[in-house]
Amino acid sequence: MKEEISILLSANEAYARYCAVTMLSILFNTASVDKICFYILTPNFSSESIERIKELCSRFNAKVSFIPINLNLFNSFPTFHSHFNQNNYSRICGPDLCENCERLVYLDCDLIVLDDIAELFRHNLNGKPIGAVPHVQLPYEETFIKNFSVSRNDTYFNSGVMVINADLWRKEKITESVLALACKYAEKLHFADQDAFNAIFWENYFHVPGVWNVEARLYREKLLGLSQTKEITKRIKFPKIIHYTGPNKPWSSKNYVPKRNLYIEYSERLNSLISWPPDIEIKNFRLPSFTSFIYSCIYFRTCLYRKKILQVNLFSKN
Ligand SMILES: [Mn+2]
Repeated sequence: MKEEISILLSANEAYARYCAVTMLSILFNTASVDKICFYILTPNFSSESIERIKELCSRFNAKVSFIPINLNLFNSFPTFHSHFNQNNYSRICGPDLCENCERLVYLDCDLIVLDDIAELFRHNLNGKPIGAVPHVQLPYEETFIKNFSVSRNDTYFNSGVMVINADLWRKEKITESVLALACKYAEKLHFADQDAFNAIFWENYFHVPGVWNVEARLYREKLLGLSQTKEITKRIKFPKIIHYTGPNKPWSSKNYVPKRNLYIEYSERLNSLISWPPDIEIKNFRLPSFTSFIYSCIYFRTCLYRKKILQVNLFSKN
């Protein structure tokens, strides 16, 4: 019976519905859906949210467990960005709290899974303790390398999607190492525990194919005219997970959010399946923000174009 596909999630009550939308996207796109078992770390889910999530899982014959977590453990850790909170750190304890799981796929609750999660769950990790997707176009990497004194032989990864060898994690007491490092470097954790994970697993994590964690911002950057590498093109063409990183979330942002329609599709599906309406109405299309976005695209591209012409002139003069 070790066929189980174990999925680790972490959310507080404010994120309960977003967590359910992520879960629905998994349930909807997985062939052996009855093998899925969700483990949700939460400090404060209401009984109403718990009942709704149980009902959602029962519709697909999937299992779910709720694991209470005490956020006081992370009181001394910083949250530098408005969309972060202490609950971010909960996942550090995930493998210890899911002691019967050999392996786990950890997923953030600001993403939509579009393919069979079993494929990611069973991905070969070549003996590494975790697998994750290396970032592309992330200026922060330079700061991280300096702050944490790591080599230039690896790439900073996004910790919103991780395949975890939970057996190895517990055996090597990785929870303790991550917590100790987070304490030591508390004032440098710009991206919270993601920085701690990167420092611990630098040069020792398996590079999962990029399609398993496609940041929505990449679609905006393409429109803005940022250079497109082969890797970025591959990611945005065949995404298996769309991850709404950064402060502009598809359920609340007034700005243009690429792939918001996709999110709304699953959000509405959740409502029609188990009658769980969103707290705030999400608008598919907002004219003023869309117009200003188009304007910024044109402006940005014109600037790039002018810069290119100036460069050409400069070179031709030399
Ligand atoms: Mn995220």
